[in-house]
Amino acid sequence: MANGRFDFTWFYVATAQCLRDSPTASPATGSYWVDMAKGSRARRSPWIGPVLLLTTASCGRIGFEPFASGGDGGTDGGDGGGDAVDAMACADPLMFAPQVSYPSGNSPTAVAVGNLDGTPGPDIVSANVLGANVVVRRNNGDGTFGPATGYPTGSQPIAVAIADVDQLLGPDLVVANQASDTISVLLNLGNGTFAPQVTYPAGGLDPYAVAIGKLNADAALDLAVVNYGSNTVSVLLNNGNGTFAAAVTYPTGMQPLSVAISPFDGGGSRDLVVANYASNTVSVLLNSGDGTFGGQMIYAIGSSPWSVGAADLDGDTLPDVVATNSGDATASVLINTGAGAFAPQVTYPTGANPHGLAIADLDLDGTRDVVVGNAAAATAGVLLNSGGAVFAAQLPFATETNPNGVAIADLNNDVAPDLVVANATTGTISVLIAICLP
Ligand SMILES: [Ca+2]
Ligand SMILES: [Ca+2]
Ligand SMILES: [Ca+2]
Ligand SMILES: [Ca+2]
Repeated sequence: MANGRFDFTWFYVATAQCLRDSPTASPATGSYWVDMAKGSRARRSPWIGPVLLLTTASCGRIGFEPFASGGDGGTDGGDGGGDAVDAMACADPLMFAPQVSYPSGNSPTAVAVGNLDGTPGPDIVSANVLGANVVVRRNNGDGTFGPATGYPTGSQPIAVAIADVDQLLGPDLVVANQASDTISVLLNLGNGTFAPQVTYPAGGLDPYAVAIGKLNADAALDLAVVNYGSNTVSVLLNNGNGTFAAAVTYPTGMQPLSVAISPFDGGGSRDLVVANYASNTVSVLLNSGDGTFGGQMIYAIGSSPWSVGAADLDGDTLPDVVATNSGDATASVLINTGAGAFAPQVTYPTGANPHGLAIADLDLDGTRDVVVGNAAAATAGVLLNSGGAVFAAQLPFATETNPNGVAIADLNNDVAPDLVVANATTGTISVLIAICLP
């Protein structure tokens, strides 16, 4: 079987073990997909695209079922026409390979993804709330991950974010320690390993989430932290070298659980949005331009909001807001109407108990989509943006037990964004690779 253009309607589903075996792609580069449920057919797909082969034999049958063959598979698929196909074609409806999970410490509740070691492929870090550590797994370059390395944090680390806060040696880790009321900063030593934590008072009780972004005029990245026990958001400005000034706090709603940073009013400075668990609201705080913030503007959302994110969803360049409502199994979308004001929420059903949230163009159609971690449903729920910030019905994909944090990144370097989920109860991270072809 050679690379070529294939018309096919069926493909095979890989087993988790097969993916875990990390087969090596045949000489051509790009995306790949492996079967190997030994002939079990999966879902109908209308893709047209070239097929790449894998050289591994251990997975058994390899390749896509060509449409023309009528169906019983084999490794000789396709007409071998070899027509060039420039655009990435993803499964329609969007699909991910079955999850591959990796142990990731005691009760990972949050996960972040970034290229920590400079080698191909983003790496993964989880915050392990009962483990008092973060665990890093580095990408082997193909969407599989190497050994776990743990780094101590404060007590009950419940959130983690990745960014280069000292502008040296690659992306660093920032952790919110709920029980210590601190923020830990772990600086990258340049190879994806990290110096021992440096801690800062969070500025309030029970810091539950942290976001990183430029909040004042200098180039260094600053921190925003929500304090669940104090009903505040803290801003910690970067001193310019990856150390942080004392927290300055601003009132939020009741029991803020999540925070995101985005330039909501179209100005040059970045603003804050906070999800208030006990108030069933989001608070928007506009930046005065110097890293100080005005009073909150409050918008009603669903029940017991857990996570909030910001990105332009309707294509007008103004960032919009998405939140997960853990109490009523919905996601709220609030469209920015300009000047940092928002239209009333539109809600979309999710699975039970949606917690984590991430935003990216998952199906590569130019619109930003949403993935949520449905904690009580053991699924990652994908809501595809049909355009104009109208979302299609959730597509659920199986995870392990109690998925909380979710993140999106292209893990296997095929352009198509993949999913990472932190499964708090099973103590694992799940990797779900998008099924797309170059
Ligand atoms: Ca750094
Ligand atoms: Ca918008
Ligand atoms: Ca999209
Ligand atoms: Ca990918």
